[in-house]
This record gives sequence, structure tokens and C-alpha cells, in this order.
Amino acid sequence: ADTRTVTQLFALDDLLSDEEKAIRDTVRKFGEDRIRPHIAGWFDEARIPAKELAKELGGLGVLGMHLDGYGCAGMSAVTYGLACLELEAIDSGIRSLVSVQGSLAMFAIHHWGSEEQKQEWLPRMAAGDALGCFGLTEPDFGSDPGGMRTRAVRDGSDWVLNGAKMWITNGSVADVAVVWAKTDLEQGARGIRGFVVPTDTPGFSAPEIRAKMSLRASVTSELVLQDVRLPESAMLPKAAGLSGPLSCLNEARFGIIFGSIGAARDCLETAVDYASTRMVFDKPLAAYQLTQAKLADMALEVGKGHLLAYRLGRLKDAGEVEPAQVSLGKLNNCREAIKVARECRTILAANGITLEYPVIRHANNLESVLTYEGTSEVHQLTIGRALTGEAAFR
Ligand code: TGC
Ligand code: FAD
Repeated sequence: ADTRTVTQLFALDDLLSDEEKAIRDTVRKFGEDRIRPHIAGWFDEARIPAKELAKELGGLGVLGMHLDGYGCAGMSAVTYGLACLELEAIDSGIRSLVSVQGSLAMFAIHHWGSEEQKQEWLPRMAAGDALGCFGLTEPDFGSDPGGMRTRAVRDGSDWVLNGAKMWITNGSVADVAVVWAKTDLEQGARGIRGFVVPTDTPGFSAPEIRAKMSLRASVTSELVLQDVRLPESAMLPKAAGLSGPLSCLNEARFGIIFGSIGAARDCLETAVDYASTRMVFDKPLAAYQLTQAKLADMALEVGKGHLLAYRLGRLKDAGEVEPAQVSLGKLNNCREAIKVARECRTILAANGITLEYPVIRHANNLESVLTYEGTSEVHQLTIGRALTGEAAFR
């Protein structure tokens, strides 16, 4: 029979330029050819060849692809989003590697860094020759990063950092860490500041966090800073206060709006394929009304999630997107994506719990995606604040 994909039903490609579609298709092909064949194994073994992959992703041009100059591709926000979507259709861990590199570590240096910091790090990071991580969260301060305990104290013209960061993507494989720390106000540095820390600096270590049941094909680490001595030039000169790190989060959250819907699309495509060949009670599973109701409802959410992502992407390219609008997308698309993944798992039933199919892997990954870059509750509160003018965080 004649069938339609969600992309066709919503005529989504009409909303993209030829260049956007061409780049999207290139990233999709890379993901399918280079990563798809290995990803279930990497997830199973909880390891990922991050350094080699970074070089390949650098060669593809997706690391910091929405930044200008310094070896970055200078692409539009929508094009970057589409790359995230295609990478997360393979696995959220791959998109995470790219988000943390481009939207967090590189963006922080690009937006808030000195010319020397940019020259030193960005070309290598764009090429995938150097990996970055972004240390904001601490063991006791995730949603409320302003409470951080990590301190940067002056010693002569140097800075000395002490503290710990937790749940840091790429931490153990990074060459450079962007670390956020509190400075004493009387030292004239105005509260929270960012530091560019080469990971071979004495006193820096990054033990890997093991036994994760989510994002297993992604490195997650603690960062330990024990008397890490840095020159004055290691501080990001232009970022002062919490708005420094939060501005980077807007960038990464934007990529997740697209990425999460890629994971949902992959689950839905898998479920449609499975239902059309799986025979139950003498008929294909796809021929039952209950199955079709599930598929139809999921198609609506996947299609609407794309439309929301594209709309926010166009606003971002026009320089008009606000943080509360990014929260709309992050909340909706992550929340719907995980619902879709879980519903698809019911269609695959027992087969759905294995790594033979991508569905349970996506569902488990999306538990992290729902939590990081602002939990659903943080985004609800951000939207609530925009609607009412009342900040209800504390
Ligand atoms: P609040 O008083 O609201 O704001 C403090 C200052 O920051 C400014 N600001 C923002 N600036 C840019 N972008 C935003 N989204 C901003 N939100 C607030 C604000 O204007 C203010 O500036 P100023 O100049 O007046 O000082 O701060 P708050 O302490 O009440 O906290 C607000 C809250 C809860 C929304 C914020 O702290 C928050 O977003 N919490 C969630 C933390 C989070 O998302 N962490 C993510 C860590 S990184 C990560 O998870 C990577 S996952 C790997 C991957 O991406 O793949
Ligand atoms: P908490 O802040 O302790 O929240 C616990 C619960 O309380 C949540 O349900 C939360 O929504 C709720 N809550 C919090 N505040 C309120 C409130 N005001 N009202 C109502 N409910 C509230 N961080 C980095 O800095 N860099 C990284 O690279 C990074 N990578 C990560 C990778 C993975 C795999 C994971 C899982 C996390 C990563 N994180 C990273 C950390 C992530 O950003 C935090 O986990 C997240 O911000 C939530 O913080 P928390 O886990 O401490 O939860």
C-alpha cells in the first residue's frame, strides 16, 4: 500500500532550503554509515571512541558549525539544529558530544573568550583535534548553579581553583575544560567567572562515572579541582555572573530541541516497520486499530515537534529567540520524545527491550536528555515566569 512518513504528512521539507536539506542529508548519511552499525555495541559496552569520533565529526564540519571564524563553518541555527536532529536519531550520546563541544565549550570561548583563547582553542576544537567539556553542575547544585561551591582565589596574578563538578559530559576525554567558579567580590571579579583549564594542569582530574543506564555511549565524569593554578589569561574576560554560563545553555538547549525529536522519529520509524511485519492473531500488528491509534498520536507529536523546532530555529536565525522560547521547545520536545520512545517500546513488546532495536536505547537516553540542560520542572518554571511575571524558583 501507499504509505507516508511524518516528514511527508507534515510536508516538513517545504520549510527547508535546498542547502539545509543537503547538509541534513550529508549528516544523516554519516550517521547511518559510520555510527549506526556500532552504536548498540558501544551502548552495551558503555564505551565510545570519543577522540576518533571527534576527528570524524570535525571532518564532517559539525563541531561549532554555527559559530563564525576560527575554523568554524558559520552555518545557520536551523542547519545546526538539523545536524543535531540527525545525530540524535542515531543516539543522544553522539549529539551530546557535538553539543558539549560546539554549543557549550566552544561557544563559551567564542562568545566570552579573549582573542588569544579563541586562537589557541577554537580551530583545534572545530577540527576535532581537541575535545572540550563544560563544568557547571556540582554534586549539590544542578538546577541551582548559582549556589556552586567551586572557588577561584587570587594568588599574585594567578588564580587558584578548588572544588568539584559533577555529571560532566566528555570530562575524562577532554583536552580543555571550561570551568565556572565563584570569585570573591572584593577581588573585583564580580562573582561567577569562567576559566579555560587545560586538563593536563596539575591538580585537575576527571574520574569517569560508571554504571549509568542512560547515555551509555557518552563519557560522563566528575571534575576534581585541587589547587589548580592558572594564569590570569585563563579567565574568560567577558563573562561575569550567572548569565555567562546560562547564555551557553541557551545554545545547547536549542540543539536538544531538534535532537530529541530526531530520537523520537527514529523510534516511530522503527515501530511502523516492526508493526507492518509482526504478525499477531493472524494479521500484521499495523492492521489493528489500537496500533494505528498509537502510531497516529505519535506521528502528531513528532510532526508538531519538528514544526516547533523549525519555528524556533527561524527565530534564532533572525536573532529574536528568547530564553523562555527555548524553554518551550526543550520542555515539549524532550517530554514528547520520551513518551514516543516508551509507546514505541510497547509496540515492539519483548523485542523492544533489546539492543537489537534502537527504541529502548533512545528511551533510556532520553531520561538524561529530559534532565540535563534544565529539567522539565526548571523549564516549566521559566515558562511560568514568562507568563505570570512571578519567579517561583525559590
Ligand atoms: P536568575 O536570577 O534568573 O538569572 C541570573 C542571571 O542570569 C540571567 N539569565 C540568563 N541569561 C542568559 N540565558 C538564560 N537562559 C538566562 N536565564 C537567566 C539573568 O538575566 C540574570 O542576569 P543578571 O545580569 O541580572 O545577573 O537566576 P536563578 O539563580 O534564579 O536561576 C534561574 C534558573 C533556574 C532558570 C537557572 O539557574 C537554570 O537554568 N538552571 C538549570 C541549570 C542547567 O540547565 N544546567 C545545565 C548544565 S550543562 C548540561 O546539562 C550539559 S548536558 C550535556 C548536553 O548538552 O548534551
Ligand atoms: P536537582 O537540581 O537536584 O533536581 C532534583 C529534582 O528537583 C528535579 O526533578 C528538579 O526538576 C527538581 N527541582 C529543582 N528545582 C526545583 C524547583 N525550584 N521547583 C520544583 N522542582 C525543582 N552538567 C554540566 O554542567 N555539564 C555537563 O556536561 C553535563 N552533562 C550531563 C550529562 C548527563 C548524562 C547528565 C544526567 C547530567 C549532565 N549534567 C551536566 C548535569 C545536569 O545539567 C543536571 O543533572 C541538571 O541540571 C539537574 O540537576 P540535578 O541532577 O542536580 O537535579
